[in-house]
Amino acid sequence: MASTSPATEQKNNALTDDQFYKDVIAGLTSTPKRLDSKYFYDAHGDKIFQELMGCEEYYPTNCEMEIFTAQTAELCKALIADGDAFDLIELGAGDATKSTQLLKYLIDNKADFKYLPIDISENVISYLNITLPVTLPGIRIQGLNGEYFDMLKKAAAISDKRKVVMFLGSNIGNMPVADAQAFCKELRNNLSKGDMLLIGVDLKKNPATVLAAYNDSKGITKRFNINLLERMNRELGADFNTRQFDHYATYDPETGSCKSYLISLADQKVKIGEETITFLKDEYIYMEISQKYAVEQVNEMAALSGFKPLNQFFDNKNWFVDAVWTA
Ligand code: AVJ
Repeated sequence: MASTSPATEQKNNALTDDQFYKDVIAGLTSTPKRLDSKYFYDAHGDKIFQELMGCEEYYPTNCEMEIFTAQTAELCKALIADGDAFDLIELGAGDATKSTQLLKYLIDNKADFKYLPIDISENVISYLNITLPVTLPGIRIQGLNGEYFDMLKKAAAISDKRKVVMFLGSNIGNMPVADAQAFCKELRNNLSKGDMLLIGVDLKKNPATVLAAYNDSKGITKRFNINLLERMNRELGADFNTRQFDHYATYDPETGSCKSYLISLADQKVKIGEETITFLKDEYIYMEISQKYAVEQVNEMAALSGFKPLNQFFDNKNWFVDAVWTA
């Protein structure tokens, strides 16, 4: 190798030490190629997801929002049965629009709790830490930026109360069924008897409705996926030509699995750091799974992971369920 200045060397080491870089290279050098959808959520991705939540075809947010606005009191009653002190931990809080319904109700009813939102997006956590004390005066909030279980352990160190964990928006859908099962089990192992989980799960429904949500006519989902390539260009100095990729979504009504891919439109090479990745024309990158469940499967998942299902809240169309499980 030609002589490298110390500055460049340092920069390269910083890059190859970076978890995002490592995961991207591992994913794009495997067969078939894949990327982890948790990397969708940088500041740009957060903004595109906001747009998506406001779009006609993307129904899950509206369904869950309906549950949270129309059944706020019932939800809160299910979670704070005996009126004791507790802490509210939210996994993947995002903009917390849905949870704000609950938080407002709890504060108005003088509940004694701290709110500990966890999110992979740094952008989201600094936003919540700044805005929630303004929109919800009196709230005690401490946002935690990082991976779910790392931050759950931090939350456990902050909280000495009964825990109520919220995992909304069908975030659980971003794992294949077996992984979701293992995740719930690990979550149960991180909780104590009497702790609770409020989990939002998107249900199986007309396949055309599901597919349209992940293949919207304005191409917002496409931009959401393409943003991950742009993020690699921004943060890893990659040279993706994003016009050479198209978005492809599928939904299988038998398994309930909805998957997103990016398709290479040409034979092409892309540089990422020291690596060159070769794409064949029509080759796919597997980007994301958004698993849909039947209600019976949701109960089964509770039982298999050591939770007891307590309660279920549905929207008008029965497209989405918020289930309350107890540890
Ligand atoms: C934030 C994981 C719930 O899978 O429905 C939306 C993300 N991806 N459209 C989902 C997403 C494509 C979303 N979750």
